[in-house]
Amino acid sequence: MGNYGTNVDEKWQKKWEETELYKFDDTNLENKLYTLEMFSYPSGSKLHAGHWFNYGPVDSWARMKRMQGHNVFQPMGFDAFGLPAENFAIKTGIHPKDSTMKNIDTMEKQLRAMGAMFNWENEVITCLPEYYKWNQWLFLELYKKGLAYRKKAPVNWCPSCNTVLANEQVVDGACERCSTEVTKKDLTQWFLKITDYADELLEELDNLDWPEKTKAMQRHWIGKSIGAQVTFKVENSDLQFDVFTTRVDTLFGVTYAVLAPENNLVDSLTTAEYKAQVEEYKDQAKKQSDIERQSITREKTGVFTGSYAINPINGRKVPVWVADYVLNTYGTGAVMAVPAHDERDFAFAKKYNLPIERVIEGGDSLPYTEYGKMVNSEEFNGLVGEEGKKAVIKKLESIGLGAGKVNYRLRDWLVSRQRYWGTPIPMIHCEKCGTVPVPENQLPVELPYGVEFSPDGKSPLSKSEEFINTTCPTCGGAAKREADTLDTFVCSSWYYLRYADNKNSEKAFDTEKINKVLPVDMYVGGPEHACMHLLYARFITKALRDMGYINFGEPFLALRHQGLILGPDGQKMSKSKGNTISPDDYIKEFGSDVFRMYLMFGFDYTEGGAWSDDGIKSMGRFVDRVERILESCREEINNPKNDKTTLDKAEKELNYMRHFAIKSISEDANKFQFNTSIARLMEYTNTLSKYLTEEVKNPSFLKEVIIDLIKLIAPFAPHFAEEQWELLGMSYSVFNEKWPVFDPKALVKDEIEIAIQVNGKIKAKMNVATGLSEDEIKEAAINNEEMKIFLEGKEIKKVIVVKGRLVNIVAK
Ligand code: ANZ
Ligand code: ZN
Repeated sequence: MGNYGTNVDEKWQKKWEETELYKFDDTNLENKLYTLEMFSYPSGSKLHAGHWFNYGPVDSWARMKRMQGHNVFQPMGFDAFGLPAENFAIKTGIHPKDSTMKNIDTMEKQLRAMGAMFNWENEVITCLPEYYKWNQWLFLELYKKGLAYRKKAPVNWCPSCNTVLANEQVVDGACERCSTEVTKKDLTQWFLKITDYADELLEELDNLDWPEKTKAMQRHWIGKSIGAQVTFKVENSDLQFDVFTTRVDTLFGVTYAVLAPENNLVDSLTTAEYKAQVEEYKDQAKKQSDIERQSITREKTGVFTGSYAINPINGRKVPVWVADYVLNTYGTGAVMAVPAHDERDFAFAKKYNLPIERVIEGGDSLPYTEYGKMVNSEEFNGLVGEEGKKAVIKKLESIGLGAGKVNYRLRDWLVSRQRYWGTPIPMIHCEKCGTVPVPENQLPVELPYGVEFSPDGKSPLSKSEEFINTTCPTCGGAAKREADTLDTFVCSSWYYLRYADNKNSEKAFDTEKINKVLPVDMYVGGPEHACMHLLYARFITKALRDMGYINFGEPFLALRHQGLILGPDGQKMSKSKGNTISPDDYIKEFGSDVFRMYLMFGFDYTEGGAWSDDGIKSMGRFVDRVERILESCREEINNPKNDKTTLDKAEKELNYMRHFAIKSISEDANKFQFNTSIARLMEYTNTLSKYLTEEVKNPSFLKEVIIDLIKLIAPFAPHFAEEQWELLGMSYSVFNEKWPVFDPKALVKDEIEIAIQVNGKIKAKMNVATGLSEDEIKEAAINNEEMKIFLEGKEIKKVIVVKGRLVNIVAK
């Protein structure tokens, strides 16, 4: 090991802090660059290599940007509410607040040891009242705008843990904690009306610099579907129901209709004869998850209701069934079944012997699910696809039994949780006045500390007398507080706004300030957040814009996802599997820069991979080598033996490599290609080291070369570079220096190698000056020494020059 190590880390971390080197200058926002990493969840386990892989390279990117003239804002904070702390408390008796604050303390220390340019003065911790007060404010604003509402809805229920589970906590239909099969329970819940923004959330994806895959996932999740709504009247009854279809061109092929088991009409439609079997079927369906129910391969089941419906286009009578492959939460909770042209309907019809009738031409066998000419469809025969749909819709409209309709898969966001460790929902229930919002001047509604939160199916806050009992803000009578807490994704849907004005005690944030610092220019985090956090944040931003609090509608202009660093066994790192890689020991041995560089060099940033420390020693040696080289150069620079000012051959070569490195690193690191950036640094170092084996004739050139080397290495090895910069006698700090700019002239090599062919076969190679004309190249080729043998006694017929590559001499 060289001099470089943790003592150097500490020295510079201290100096950076003392001199407030990275303090964000919010008075000069023209070149602001808001660089954001998804904030951390303060878990009991310490930071592992994966966290470093997220934060370290992004910090390197931001450091380069800073040197390129950007005013970087890179805040950090903690997503501090949530289930894990509560479950930990249930297991150990340690209060979630105590464990969380202790974890934050540890993680802050670890994050500081990374030596990133975090703006700690802008820190946000979501479980503290100074943050969740504004989370409550946000909820009330949404409520005022009609974007927060309460309704009864079926939710996931674990009968063993006695609690509601979020969708994300249901794994393959079972509770993630105890593996008990999850059932549905009807509960009155708070929702946020994200569906109001479905169209805009979809449209604006096109303008974002985000990974295509993530955009595709959001598009799919929003699931805009253009189709039609068709009304089926029930035979011998006043009842009717609507179906949603994307294939109204198949309307003549409907041979039965299906209601979801939960559809409100099921009971009134079911005839006495079929009551028992329908009831049994409904009970059965409650146990299945939506995912299972939609599976194409799963065996279809269903029961007949005893009723018939009338197809509005031809008056045909079709049986109405109940089947769980129809979801009550999508479209109208009812479908028209066209077995000839739909996979699921086909399987169902086969199983229950229902008729299958072709109405679209094409394909050898059924079901045929593509578009084609309409057949067996009376006056519509011969129409194809959109034109057929339009015609059928027109007809339905004229008889008042249908219309075009756009449908979304996106559902409103269920935000209430029957849990303790979260933001209390600022609502009051009064028997006289109903549900009343807590007045803003009474915020925050504080989360009480002493609460019994072992799970028994009731919201823990409902059991706290001091919390739950209050007075109604409207009538002054006795009333009860809302006992549910907010989903933690509400906290994370706007934390990036609060960072920019985190000490504001009057408002959530100051509009003018936010409009200047935001939107986030570069956001980096895991791809698993595609359809939750990243969608929620976009929605909240749009809602706040429409309320006039901000003037932009997209929070994150650019987005990148880091890959996952897996344990050495190729599995996801987890404490229970004992395969986590802690950075601490590596940092102690190699220093934080080597660890950071190794992660950048050893793994593709968006791919990640299984941890192996095979190469970390050689990364350590690389840094040592750079250090030794720089040390030897200092000699040459301070006591020059020569004073030549022109560049000879070796110097030109080094100069070429220098500018090549500047160009490639600037381009690659900008694209988050850190591994190739570091490879270029290594090449640069090698060429320099080769150059130094001979006597240095031009010391001022050498000085330029090493100044650029230190600058180029600075974003990747910040402590090391700062130390070397100082040793070179330069003034603090290298991060206030300008990033080098490459000189295109230096990248033009003065000689190039050209192949000489005789009759199309390569015979020799020659070096020619780059500036030569075609005729000069021809002549050089013909007169080349080695050619004499091949051309002897032959007559040259033609000479062809492919510029910069080869000369072909045609001779007989
Ligand atoms: C008749 C039909 C004929 C259909 C055909 C398809 C092909 P997307 O694209 O996802 O919007 N559907 C409608 N509501 C449903 C529900 N609640 N549960 C399950 N399936 C439902 O899909 C729309 C299609 O999915 C609709 O078009 C409907 O089946 C079915 F040859 O109607 B189709
Ligand atoms: Zn009241």
